[in-house]
Amino acid sequence: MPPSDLPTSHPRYLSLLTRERIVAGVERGVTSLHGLIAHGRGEAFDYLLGERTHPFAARAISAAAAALRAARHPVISVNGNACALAAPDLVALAHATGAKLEVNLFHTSPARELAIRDMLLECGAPSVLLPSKTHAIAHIDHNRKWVHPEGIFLADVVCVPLEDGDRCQALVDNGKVVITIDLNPLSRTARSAHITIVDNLTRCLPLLVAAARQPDPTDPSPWNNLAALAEAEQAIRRPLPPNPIP
Ligand code: PTJ
Repeated sequence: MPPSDLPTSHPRYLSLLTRERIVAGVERGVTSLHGLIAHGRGEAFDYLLGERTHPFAARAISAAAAALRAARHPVISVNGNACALAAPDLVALAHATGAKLEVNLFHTSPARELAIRDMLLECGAPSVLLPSKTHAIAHIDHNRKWVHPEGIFLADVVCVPLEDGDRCQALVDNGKVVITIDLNPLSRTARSAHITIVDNLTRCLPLLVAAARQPDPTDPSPWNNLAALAEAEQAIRRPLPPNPIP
């Protein structure tokens, strides 16, 4: 169903619109087919979280904004799902924080790297870094070890939305401060990052951009990530409301 056919009155309009974005990402060569599965998993967790930004996520957003603004060399790592769902907001976050945008994929594809770069450039990114075979991070064997020498290789703070657990841990082991956005508070990524925003990428990125634009972002440090994840897990395990989520 093309987006124009989606009735705005449909109770799940936003969810359907978001699906359209991810499907369009596949059609444009930005998102992998596996990305559709990852999206479905995210939808399930979002449903259990009541499809809203909880206070633990709002606090994580503040911590992430402060960390990005305080960074000497912040980088936002972009994959096929993040690009399809939120390219304009990723570019806005880069502008608000001075972060570089760097493409890094789980499912290796030079063609998708270029398609993602083009989409970010269309959305106003001044430049987009691609992985280079000259520089690698340690502690990971996969193709994702390759990074740009002026991007993730140098970065002190890396924001990696919807990341795979191995790479998240490798970034931590390379001494980077790692911020992730992941609807699953039990994932290895959520648990190995320093700051995990348990919220939908599409909902929390505008809030993160707004927080990063503050002259002096509020820093709720010392940040206790495991405590925030425990709150998120509690929110998922609470008794379900009597009526379905609209
Ligand atoms: O483009 P590529 O090749 O780099 O591949 C990207 C995906 C996302 C397919 C790849 O990294 C992957 O397979 O990721 P995982 O291991 O499935 O992890 C994705 C995580 O993101 C899961 O924990 C999902 O619950 C979560 N997630 C999915 N959609 C969203 C989300 N979290 C926040 N917002 C979402 N919209």
